[in-house]
Amino acid sequence: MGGPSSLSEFVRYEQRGPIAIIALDRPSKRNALDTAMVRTIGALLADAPDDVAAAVLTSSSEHFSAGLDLTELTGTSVFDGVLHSRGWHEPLNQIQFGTIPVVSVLRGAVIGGGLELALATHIRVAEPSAYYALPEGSRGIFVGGGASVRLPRLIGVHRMADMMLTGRVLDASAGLDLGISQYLVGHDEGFDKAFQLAGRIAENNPVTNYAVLQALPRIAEMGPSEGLFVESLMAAISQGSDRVKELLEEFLAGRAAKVAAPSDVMETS
Ligand code: 1HE
Repeated sequence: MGGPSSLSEFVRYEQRGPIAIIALDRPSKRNALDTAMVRTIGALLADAPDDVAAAVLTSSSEHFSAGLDLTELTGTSVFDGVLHSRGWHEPLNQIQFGTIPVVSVLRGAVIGGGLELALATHIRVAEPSAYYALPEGSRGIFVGGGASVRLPRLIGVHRMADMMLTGRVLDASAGLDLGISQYLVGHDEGFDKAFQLAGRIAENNPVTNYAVLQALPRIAEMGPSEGLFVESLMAAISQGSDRVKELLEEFLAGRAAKVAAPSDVMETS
């Protein structure tokens, strides 16, 4: 595997058609994330070739990630700590507010900074082995990779407080119920499901994907009046693209796929 950036030897990149595949590949340390790995993931997505329309973020081994590489925390000054945390925020924002929708595959440990990385992706597919924890509390530190912003919006402040104060570990089923993952699939089925979803996403009109990544999370943080106004602007911008006219003509001519009712299988996976 090669790719547009090879900043970290522990991150693999390949492209299959319009889909970029980024794999965490540091099995001996359970994919503990050093700053170079996190930066590499952000850079791979920010600098992806123009024909990349979606991405899958996965792991080459049984764990997604054991979180921050704790060897990076030893002997740093307070100011170094600020810069270190900000060094995570930037690439994670590159992921969340980039132009490429990212589907992550969660298995085994999804811990601390590993969970923070997962939370910056747009769709999370979990396997039954996935478990979620914030051992920062046990290590005497606080989260630094965006969890205090992203996780309460998914599961609520009180549940995140429980994870940090008591070391509570959530299993894959609880993660699905709480919205940490949107999908829960069978053992070893995560990559195929994620790749399938990424393929579906890659077929969308690019302006829709852009609006979902850029406008939707911002609108969700606005007051209702402001949000509705920005929604109207985004709706008008999206309707103006040539691709929309083609898609509507295809539907009205009976050539486009109809919305299918969910089967029992699709509802849970
Ligand atoms: C590590 C790390 C790490 C493993 N940094 N080296 N994250 C944590 O506090 C989680 C710490 N890790 C664990 O609890 C366990 O390693 C696991 C449950 C993930 C896996 O257990 P296991 O038995 O399969 O592996 P292991 O034997 O514990 O670990 C294998 C090696 O990986 C071992 O090194 P070795 O040289 O002795 O072989 C471990 O030391 C090493 N390793 N996890 C460094 N995290 C932006 S701020 C985010 C703040 C945080 O993420 S805090 C949470 C950190």
